[in-house]
Amino acid sequence: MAGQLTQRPQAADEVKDFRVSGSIDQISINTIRTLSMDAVQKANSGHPGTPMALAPIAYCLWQRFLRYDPADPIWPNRDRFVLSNGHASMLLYSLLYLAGVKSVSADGRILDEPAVSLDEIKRFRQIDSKTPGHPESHLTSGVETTTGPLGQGVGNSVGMAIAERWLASYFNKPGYPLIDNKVYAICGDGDMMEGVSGESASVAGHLKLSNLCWIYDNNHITIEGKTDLAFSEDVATRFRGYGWNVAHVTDANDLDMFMGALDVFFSTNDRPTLIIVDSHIAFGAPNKQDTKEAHGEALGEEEVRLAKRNYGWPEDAHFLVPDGVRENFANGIGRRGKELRLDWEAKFDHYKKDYPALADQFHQMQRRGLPAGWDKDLPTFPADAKGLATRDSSAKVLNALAKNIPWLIGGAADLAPSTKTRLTFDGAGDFEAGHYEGRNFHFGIREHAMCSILNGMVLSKIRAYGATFLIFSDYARPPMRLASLMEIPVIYVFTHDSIGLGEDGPTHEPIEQLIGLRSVPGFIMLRPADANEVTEAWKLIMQMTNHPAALALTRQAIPTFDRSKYASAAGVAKGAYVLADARPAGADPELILMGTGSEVQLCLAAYEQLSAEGRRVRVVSMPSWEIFEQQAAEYRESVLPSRVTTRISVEAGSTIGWSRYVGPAGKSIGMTTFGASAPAKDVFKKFGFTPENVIAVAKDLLATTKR
Ligand SMILES: Cc1ncc(C[n+]2csc(CCOP(=O)(O)OP(=O)(O)O)c2C)c(N)n1
Ligand SMILES: [Mg+2]
Repeated sequence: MAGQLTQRPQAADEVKDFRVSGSIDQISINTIRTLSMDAVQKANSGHPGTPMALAPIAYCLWQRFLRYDPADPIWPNRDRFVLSNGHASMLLYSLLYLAGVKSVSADGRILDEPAVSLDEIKRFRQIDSKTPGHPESHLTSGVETTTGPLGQGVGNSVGMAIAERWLASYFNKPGYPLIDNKVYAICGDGDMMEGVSGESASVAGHLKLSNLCWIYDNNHITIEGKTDLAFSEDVATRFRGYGWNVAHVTDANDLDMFMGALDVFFSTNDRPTLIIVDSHIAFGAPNKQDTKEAHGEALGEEEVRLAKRNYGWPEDAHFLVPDGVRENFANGIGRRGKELRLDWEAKFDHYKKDYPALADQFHQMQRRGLPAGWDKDLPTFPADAKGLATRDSSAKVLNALAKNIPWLIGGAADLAPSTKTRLTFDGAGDFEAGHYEGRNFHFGIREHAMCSILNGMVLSKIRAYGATFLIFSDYARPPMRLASLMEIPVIYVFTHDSIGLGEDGPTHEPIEQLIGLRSVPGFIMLRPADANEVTEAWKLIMQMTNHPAALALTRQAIPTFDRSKYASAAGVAKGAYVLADARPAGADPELILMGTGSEVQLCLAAYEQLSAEGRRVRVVSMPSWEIFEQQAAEYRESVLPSRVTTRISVEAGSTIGWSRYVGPAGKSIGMTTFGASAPAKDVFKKFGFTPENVIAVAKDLLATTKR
């Protein structure tokens, strides 16, 4: 279709008869370019150059190939499109708008409104718009993942490709290819430079994820200037080394060449594909093309006009969407996507009849639900003074849960024997190239990629967990933070959670990690105090649908409390609870000892002795600050009554933050330095984590308070 196209009037101030000529493909591409330029110009902020350069590639992919129905952007078998260079967000917003992608409500209903309207494009980067500076998946339907921190999108895409493989292995049946989608990620020089892309690409190559295609915008420009300032490696050779297919498109405007490269992707079944696309940032802008200025600044009114002139576009038109462009998308991606989706739904109806139980599970997964009986046979642990490490009780609980929940899958960054996260029951198997049904993942020593991959898996509705030592959560913080921003329930199992790991010493001993993770908005940190709290913590985590959660677990054995003597571990569900109260029953406490994890036993030991000496002491186990904060004020007051100001916290981590609970009159026993390398009991002693010290601090504080 070619010819003269006119714009329908959008608003009173835009009633002009703009004429645009060329093929409808070219007009559509230039619409993406000019919408992006105009939005950035209007906001006077943003990144115009890359959408201008990549418009042909993205258009071609969406219009001709993407198996995606704009009318149902959560169709489970849709191809995934990830914009890893999230600063080019206007590229994605333009596509979402032009393709007519629908909005989806928080509870998963398709709404009769666009994910991104033209008005929202005009409100690019403004408060409460659907078009924030970088794409945010929890805000804007059709945005598959939140990108902007470079390297994350490509990392997530590996998780999405893994999810596709696992789901296909689990759900597909002869005659029912329920899941066979592909995953595309567009990325830039920044993504390529970030280590996480290398880690993730290494995983993807190892796993032979042939459903995965990265499209690398090789424009030789980043913020500081030409990439040769800092980047001279041979990316193609590097990726071949990872076990990828590499195709090269020497001109981003040559769609035949690009389609040839996609053919290579489609016809390869034993490795992922990298398509390197040579492009010119701000293509068509006479003074800004190929410059660093085009990366992150508005072009300027005059340059916008000149670029439009180059495109054969009316120079005075703003946010021009010529007649026929949206229809063109509707006839391309829209029609193809709808047919594919309807065909899939018809097949799924039959599948439901042939495999009702599986179909049921499929639905549950999509809603982030749990199968009936998900919490059956969870272990309870008898009182035991010697007890066991919480990593060991966690292993038992995780295995029981995973037996009941088929899509609870995950692994460790080469530390499964230490984190005790291996699923050991019959049939659990290993997820490996060609064995995509396995449930034990081997992420290798790649914590950053592991957590970025977990995000992709969870976005594809798998309940995925990843494990390492708490100290190495530092290596994975960016995707953990994004999991929280995206409101997705990723699970992290972090063991060796304190100086209690002992001999490995201060390089391995977490100090600031607990408070660091607690400070991530929406992130749930749980540090259970004994085996039964571990069971309760896992139960709580499994029921989360929109918060990531991490368990901090001990390496060393800790007692299993006698719950006939102390309160039930069910209190974990409230984040903090009274574990032992002042004697005699009903007495008003004069001192509150509070702690988490392995230090709660110290609080209890001190409690026993102080109580025997006639002190009225309460012990509060506080596995999760965040969950406690979600409770009603009355409950919080009942646990930590404001009249009781003599309070001590005991936690083998940074003391920062505890003042919130101990108050100005309280004291915190914790860490203010790095730890030490020695047997755990000696390290604990050195830093004051003994019942004797807790008692001494308590007596001192009680005496001071009295005075
Ligand atoms: C992890 C991370 N570090 C730094 C940045 C800041 N930043 C945004 S874009 C960019 C340059 C990206 O260059 P490139 O990927 O080549 O994008 P292009 O300008 O070619 O679109 C940088 C450093 C970021 N977004 N994420
Ligand atoms: Mg670049």
